[in-house]
Amino acid sequence: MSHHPDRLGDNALTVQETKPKLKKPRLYRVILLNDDYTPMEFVVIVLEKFFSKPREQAVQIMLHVHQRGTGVCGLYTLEIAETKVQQVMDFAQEYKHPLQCTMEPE
Ligand code: TYC
Repeated sequence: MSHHPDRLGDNALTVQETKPKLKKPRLYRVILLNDDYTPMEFVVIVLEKFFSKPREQAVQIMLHVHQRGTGVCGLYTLEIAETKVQQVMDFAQEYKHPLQCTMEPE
C-alpha cells in the first residue's frame, strides 16, 4: 500500500524565525547637587527614603556630593527617574531646604 510520505520538517508548530527584540530602555542618572545649607542628615535620609540606599552607602554618596559638588543616586528608566527627581524636590521643599536633584541621560 502506498502512501504519501510525511512531510518531514513541516511541523504543525511554527518556529519563531526572528529574535524577539527586547530593546534596552535608555537609562538616566539621577543626580544630587551640593549646596551650603541642606543638612547632611537630611541628604542621607533622602538617599535612604527615595533611593533605597543602606545607611553606610547613603553616607558615602552624601559625602561624595558634599566634597565633589555632585553625585549619582541611581540609574533609572525615564519615568522612574522623573518620579525620583520630583519626589526629592517636593520633600526638600516641604522642609524648606534648597537641595537640588536633577537627571541626565546615561
Ligand atoms: N554641603 C552640605 C552641608 O555642609 C551637605 C550637603 C550634601 C548638601 C549633599 C547637599 O546634595 C547635598 N551641610
